[in-house]
Amino acid sequence: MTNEDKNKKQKQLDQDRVKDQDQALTTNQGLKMAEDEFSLKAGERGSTLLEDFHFREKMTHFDHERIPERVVHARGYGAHGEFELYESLAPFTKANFLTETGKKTPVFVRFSTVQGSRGSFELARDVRGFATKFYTDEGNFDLVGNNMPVFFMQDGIKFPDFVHAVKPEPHHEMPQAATAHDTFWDWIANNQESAHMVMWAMSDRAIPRSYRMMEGFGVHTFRLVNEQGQAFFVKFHWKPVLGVHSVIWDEAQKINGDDPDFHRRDLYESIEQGNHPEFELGVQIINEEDEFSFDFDILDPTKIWPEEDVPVKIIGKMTLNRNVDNVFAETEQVAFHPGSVVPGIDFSNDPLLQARLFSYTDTQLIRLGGPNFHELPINRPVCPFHNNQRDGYGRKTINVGQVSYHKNSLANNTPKPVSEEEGGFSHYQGKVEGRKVRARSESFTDHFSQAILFWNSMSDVEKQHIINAFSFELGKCKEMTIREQVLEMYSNVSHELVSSVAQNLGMQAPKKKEITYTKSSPALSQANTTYKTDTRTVGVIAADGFPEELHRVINELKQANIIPQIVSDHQGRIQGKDGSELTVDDTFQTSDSVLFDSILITNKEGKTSLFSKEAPYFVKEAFLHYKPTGAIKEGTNIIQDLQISGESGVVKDDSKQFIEAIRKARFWDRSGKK
Ligand code: HDE
Repeated sequence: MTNEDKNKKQKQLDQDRVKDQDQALTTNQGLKMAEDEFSLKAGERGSTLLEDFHFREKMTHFDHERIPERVVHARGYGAHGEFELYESLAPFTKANFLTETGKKTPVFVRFSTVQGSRGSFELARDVRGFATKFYTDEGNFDLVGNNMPVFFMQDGIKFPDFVHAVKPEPHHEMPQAATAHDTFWDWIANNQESAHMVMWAMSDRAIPRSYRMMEGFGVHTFRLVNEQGQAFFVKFHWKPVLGVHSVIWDEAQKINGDDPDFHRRDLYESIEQGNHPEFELGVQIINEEDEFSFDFDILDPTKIWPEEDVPVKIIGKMTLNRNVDNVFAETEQVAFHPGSVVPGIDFSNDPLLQARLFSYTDTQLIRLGGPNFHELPINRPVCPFHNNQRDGYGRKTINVGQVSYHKNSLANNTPKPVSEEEGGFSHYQGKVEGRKVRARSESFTDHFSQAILFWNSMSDVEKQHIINAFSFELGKCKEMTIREQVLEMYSNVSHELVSSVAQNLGMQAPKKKEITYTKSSPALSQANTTYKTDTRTVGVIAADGFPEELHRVINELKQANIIPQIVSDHQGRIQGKDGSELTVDDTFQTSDSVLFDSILITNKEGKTSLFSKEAPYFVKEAFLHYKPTGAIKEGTNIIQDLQISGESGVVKDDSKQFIEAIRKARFWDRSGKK
């Protein structure tokens, strides 16, 4: 059964794959064409004839190639994989992909940035979308989450306002994919429920090193419902096996120029190389009777459930193991919806979630051009689907038979609803009460405690990065009043934060407020994440005459699953002193140190200065970004010349220590900027 499910999706996708190579060129009607280079003309120099159906078909199709990009999350990249359950959640849910230990469920994941357009750069300071479609044999379950566990607002009715504020300003359409402008911060200062989320957005979480190194969060409180009909509140988490890692802002800005596709390239290449990204699925569960036991409302999407209070139970692992064949057909046309649930998973009353339950179908109607988007190969469930819905743009199913209504007698009243026992979904009968109001619940009014919790949980380096981010962002705001309002707002979070930012902006810090909230949550700090060497990259600076030793070091790096890339002053091959050769991956013209996690310097044997004038800058920049910097043989002279010898994470002629430095990733105690 398990393999059957897995194979079903695969087969379905295989059926829809078309390989055009080695085939005769035809029109869309299957007519083989004898000519595809010249349109039909009246005479060799004559005008083109209306009769040329081939030209008109080809051009019309081309003219219609673009579909509206997503209003948000336009820039994204996806991959296929599978989810395997380690531990049954049967006491809490009847969803069979979460109860049958060892069961494998096919998945498709799309990662994205939020604010930029489809062609924007990927290292924007931004939230990342982390949307997963589980093709379960009870129907599709979409976990449409982000890499941050909270959101900017509590009620979805504000979403259009927020998105208008964050997008490029309408009068001049600037800036692209950036929050560093007046309207974003104006919205923040005037909608202070955003205080907690903005702390995340100004933190290192907003500039991930890789999609493979981000956490994912379902954000909302959902419900799990077990066989007995008992319900539990739940939050979903993805934990990356490689740990949570980020780049620093200076790198992010440079990467955006050097390689605007940095994140998709990283994902694509990792999968091609067999380094399959892995994420463990975790759940936090709260019993219904404990709904009011916390100092925040568990339905408020601007609040986390601190992991130290409600532990994350790891129940399975997702492995992304296959790149798409066609980005448009799969990644662009995939349609997620938080309302796609299976029996055993249900919604809470979180007002943000409730709004999303409306928005996603609506958006697919305009984006994918009609109501039949569920028939696109990437969106089709692996289980059969039957109902009386008919027709519409782009209908693919050829429904057979006379009857397309319910109830009927002509088809024995089929297709017919089935009972819960037979797998029918029925909504959890959550209790609702109260008057119809447009209001914020009193329990949703504490906007600052968890922003403080986040700040208190950060390491000194992370705090400094947040101060830098606020200083950059507000420094780009033209209206002084906006800067003032934001500083005033964040004086409710930390005086250290606002006074440092105010100093950078040359402004007066707001008056110090008494802050009584003192809790912290170590799980929030990236300083406490997992550190591994796997798939970390090394820019190996090497040229003709490189020492024999380099081969040994490269092998050791590869054994630790580190990826060395040879950077030299020319492409092609370089020859070592012993006559052996290495293929050059990049030159100083085609790459920069920001594209690597660490740097290893070698040199021509017997030479004391580096062979290229760009190389010292390359090394110095990596050093200033706190990256592991290694040198072997004559390369160690360069370390001496650049006056970085003896600094932490600078390793001479010791590959084991260098590999250990790569595992640590950054050396924040170096002198220089952060
Ligand atoms: Fe979305 N969101 N969103 N969102 N969202 C969309 O749907 C919306 C929210 C998220 O890779 C849109 O298909 C509203 C929270 C992801 O295809 C749209 C509200 C979270 C993706 C939409 C939210 C998300 C989207 C645009 C406030 C994290 C990309 C295109 C009530 C839990 C999915 C589309 C993909 C995409 C609406 C808030 C995550 C317009 C109204 C909170 C990962 O329908």
